[in-house]
Amino acid sequence: MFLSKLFIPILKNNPAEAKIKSHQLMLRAGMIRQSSAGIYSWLPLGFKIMKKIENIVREEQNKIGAQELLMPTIQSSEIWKESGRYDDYGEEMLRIKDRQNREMLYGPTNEELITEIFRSSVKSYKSMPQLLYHIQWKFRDELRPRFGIMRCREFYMKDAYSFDLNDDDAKFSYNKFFLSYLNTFKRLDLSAIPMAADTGPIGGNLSHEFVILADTGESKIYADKRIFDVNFKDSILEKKSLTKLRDNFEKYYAVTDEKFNKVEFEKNVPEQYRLITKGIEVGHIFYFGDKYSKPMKASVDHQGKKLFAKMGSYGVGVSRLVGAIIEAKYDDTKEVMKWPISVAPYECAILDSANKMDGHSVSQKALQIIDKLNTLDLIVDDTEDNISAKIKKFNLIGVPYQIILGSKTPEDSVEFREVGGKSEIIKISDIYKIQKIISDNKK
Ligand code: P5A
Repeated sequence: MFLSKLFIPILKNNPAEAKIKSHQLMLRAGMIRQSSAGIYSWLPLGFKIMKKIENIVREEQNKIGAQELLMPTIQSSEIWKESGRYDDYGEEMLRIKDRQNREMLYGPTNEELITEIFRSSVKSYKSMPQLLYHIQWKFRDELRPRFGIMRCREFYMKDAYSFDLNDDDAKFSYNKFFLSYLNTFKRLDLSAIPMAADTGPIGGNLSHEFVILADTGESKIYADKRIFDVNFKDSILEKKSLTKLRDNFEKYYAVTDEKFNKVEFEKNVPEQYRLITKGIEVGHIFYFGDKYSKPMKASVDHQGKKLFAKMGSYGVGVSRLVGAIIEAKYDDTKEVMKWPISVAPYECAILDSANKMDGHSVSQKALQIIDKLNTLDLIVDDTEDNISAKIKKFNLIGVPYQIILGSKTPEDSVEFREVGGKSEIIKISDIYKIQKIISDNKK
């Protein structure tokens, strides 16, 4: 927790190659490092944030009864030939040959592999439904990787798959993921709006993209502003409640570019509610029935008949979310980043004016505070920088709270500041208040 001992290689200036704020900040704060075009290493700070996001995503999947497994990154081409996607997928798929000259690939997605796993083990309708997910690296040889980890070639995705007996049950599974995504993004302090979207290479005819608004986003969106006010906190995991939830959202026009229809937009959305803007796709869900189960013969026995599983798939861009949160939370005018407390790399930074020049790197006062706030995840800037340089550095790193031990702060007090917000002087004897403020904010 002492900055001088941590591997956080901060850059003084914005790297020229970074065009958007998340890419700039991630490089400057030492969160990632490019290893080749569209492929990045995650350094400790960035990795810690991504792992926190991953955990929230995981908890919300578990809450709807989805079960975690882990499939490999490398797949055999055989199953892709069965589904018919091996040729269709094109140049985005990284194809590899092993030493036996077998055609392998680095998985861009896992519909085929999960269908293969399902068909080899599930024979009876009694084992339905099944909701399965994993969180694993994917590779897509994007034509134009850009914006750092926002559109890269190797990225970290949570992908889930549902198997049901009929369309009605399958819609129920789809709606469970719909709600779990709303809850996930809310815990990340993001307002992600579900928008009717195209299904592209995944297929099917029902699909929603979850999009957060950002000028630097790559998705163009057309929406009725009232969709931002739809309340989902009372929805429960029950068929009727979830159908109502979907209806509440779908009564407002909200589509991505490919689904846009000018006449419909103008007919359905009163002028004052029309929103045409850009956004970042952080999640995408699909329903495609038997698109994979039929050619791959994934069926179960039901009353003497073989029924092909009705399937959907559900993706969250876990690594992309790190950048998306920066795009949403970085304040350009104040030049400060504030991570939502749920994913912040540290909860509070102690910025001490004592430094090595005085012969010691951490003051007695700082040590006393560290001792008293031992339930918080603290980071202490014990470098040789002066206090204003430390504040500037931590405004960039985005730890949401700072305790500043400036030379002008009274000896028995500290300055406590919420990044980008107000600051107050707190007596050391009342220091527990800081613990309370931070833990209240976590709720
Ligand atoms: C759903 C899960 C799928 O792949 N199959 C399994 C479906 N959907 S998707 O929309 O293509 O991708 C899901 C999410 O992954 C993120 N994503 C990316 N992140 C960074 N770089 C990329 N090149 C990239 N491509 C997709 C997005 O957040 C997307 O919503």
